[in-house]
Amino acid sequence: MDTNQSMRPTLLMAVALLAASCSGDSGAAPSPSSTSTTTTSTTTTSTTTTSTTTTSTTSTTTTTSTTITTTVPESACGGSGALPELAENHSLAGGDVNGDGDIDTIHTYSIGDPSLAGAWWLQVSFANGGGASQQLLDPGTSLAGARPFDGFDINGNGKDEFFARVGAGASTSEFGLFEVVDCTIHRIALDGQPSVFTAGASVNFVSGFECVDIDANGANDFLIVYTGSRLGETDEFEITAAQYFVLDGMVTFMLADGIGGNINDPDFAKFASAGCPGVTL
Ligand SMILES: [Ca+2]
Ligand SMILES: [Ca+2]
Ligand SMILES: [Ca+2]
Repeated sequence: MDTNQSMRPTLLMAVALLAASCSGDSGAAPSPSSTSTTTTSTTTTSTTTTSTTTTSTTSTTTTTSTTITTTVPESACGGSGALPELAENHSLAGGDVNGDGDIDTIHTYSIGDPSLAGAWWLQVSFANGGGASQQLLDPGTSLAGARPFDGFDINGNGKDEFFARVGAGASTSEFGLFEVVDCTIHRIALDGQPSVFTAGASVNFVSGFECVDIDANGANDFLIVYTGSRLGETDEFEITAAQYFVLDGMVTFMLADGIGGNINDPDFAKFASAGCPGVTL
């Protein structure tokens, strides 16, 4: 009995200790340790996500700035578009010659003696960077100097063409018609030659041209070129009106009419004028 009585508390203590240690282990360990593991992994995941987001944001920023850096030279034309240092007698006009919605600058200037052939240049500085230039080799340019005029869409293709004065005679001015194709200035051809439109009058001769928007939709449909000569010593002129349309870099002949004109008629002046938007003698 003594043994039993003395062992009982010991056994009870042992059971109590075991229960306490078991309940301490099994009670505390599963729930807090699993919770803290979950919390830790969640924190780790969210940290990883955050750093991933940061990384992707950084790479997006890098991509964007790279795109901007490479886009400008790729979409723009070569060169700076700046005038040469030796450029003199500078004139300028505007027009959206590449059809991107921004007005580009059209220049003429001379380099060296302006009275020498080949001294005059035509240049376009694109609004989005870069430029293109072309030497004017018209023999008459040295007499009057070159001058650009504001561009307008002569054929409704979404890009502005433009006239530039490229020469002069005793009583006439001469104009070339230009367009920009693939970063290059092209002189539109007339009758297979670099276009020259003449406007002016002398005692016995008239010449002029006119842009005609027949359906008044803002896009010109025809260019009419007038050439006329006086009939004897009368006030009457015999005038040829040649109709052209502008297509694929050419002024293409359609038809010509012989018309009469009296020098006293109010609209006679058009036979000796540059009748296209913005173009003056
Ligand atoms: Ca433009
Ligand atoms: Ca056009
Ligand atoms: Ca039209």
